[in-house]
Amino acid sequence: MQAQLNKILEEVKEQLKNAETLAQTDEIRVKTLGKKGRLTEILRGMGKLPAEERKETGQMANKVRGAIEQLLEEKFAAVKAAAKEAQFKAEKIDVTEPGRDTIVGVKHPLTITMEEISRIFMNMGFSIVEGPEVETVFNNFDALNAGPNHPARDMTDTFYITEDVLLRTQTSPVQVRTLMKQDPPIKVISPGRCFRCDTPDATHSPMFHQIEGLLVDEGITMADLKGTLDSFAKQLFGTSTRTKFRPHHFPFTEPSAEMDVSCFKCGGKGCRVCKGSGWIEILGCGMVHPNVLKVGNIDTEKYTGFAFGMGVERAAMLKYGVDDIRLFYENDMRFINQFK
Ligand code: 2NM
Repeated sequence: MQAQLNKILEEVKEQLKNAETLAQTDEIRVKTLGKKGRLTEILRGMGKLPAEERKETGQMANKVRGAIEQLLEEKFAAVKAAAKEAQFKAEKIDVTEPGRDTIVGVKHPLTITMEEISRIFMNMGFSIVEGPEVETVFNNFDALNAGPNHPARDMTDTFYITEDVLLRTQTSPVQVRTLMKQDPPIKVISPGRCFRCDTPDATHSPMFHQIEGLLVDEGITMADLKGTLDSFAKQLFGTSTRTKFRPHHFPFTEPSAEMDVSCFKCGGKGCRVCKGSGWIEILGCGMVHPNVLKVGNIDTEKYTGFAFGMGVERAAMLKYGVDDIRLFYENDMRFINQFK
């Protein structure tokens, strides 16, 4: 019996050496000291021993139990300490490690260009007006003197939502809204998104940006238009920039013109940017057609006005030497980050 007790003690010692977790340690405790544990069974069987053996064996059994309890307690403490140690190691923070870089966003090149153009006109006293991208056919075409059969109205050029509602093809409907709301003098620009049914290629996108301008007051002439837009061109492309106006046609202006600027790259000698001509087309303009002014109930005997419109993408492509409009919409940071 005593040999058995010693054997149990030695075996428990051996088992505890190999135990690594709380669960493993507890399993040893249950198998030894639990209700059906080996030592418990022996202690229970003590009653059957002859009296002279009982005392000595009893003392020894109690000693063995005490020793095992002590060993278990030590093992539990050691396992817990090891677990804490492992946790500390895993959660350790290296305070000397350099911080991670925060990525700071930059303005999109179209935003930069739109803000620069807007700033020039704001400095000349123009206010910024905005309007909805979903517009009425009336504001987008009828009010702008586009006849019922004007080609721009075509389903293949315009995104119609219903028969009377569309995605604006230019920002002029914003100016129509201004004409109907406000009396002269009117001096506004309207930057914003426009939409046309175009297949994307290097120079076309079904979504693009425009800035249009409108000035209506007493005694406004073509000279005011030319002076304003020439000053704008010099501020955007440099003071040595020259401008020229070529006759054109728009339904909403009469007379109409396109403005070219002398090439800011070669100064007019002819290069790749201006395709050898020395001139770059930059915007459309003209004197507001009386039919358009009448939409705003404006006295066309008393008031005249000029208007102009330009593509922001085209201006940005020229300014930054970008050769494909689609680069503006891919949001590839390698592209965007170049315009900081
Ligand atoms: C252009 C060219 C010429 C224009 C006209 C108007 C309005 F509403 F006042 F009649 N807004 N913008 C205009 C004139 C736009 O874009 C190439």
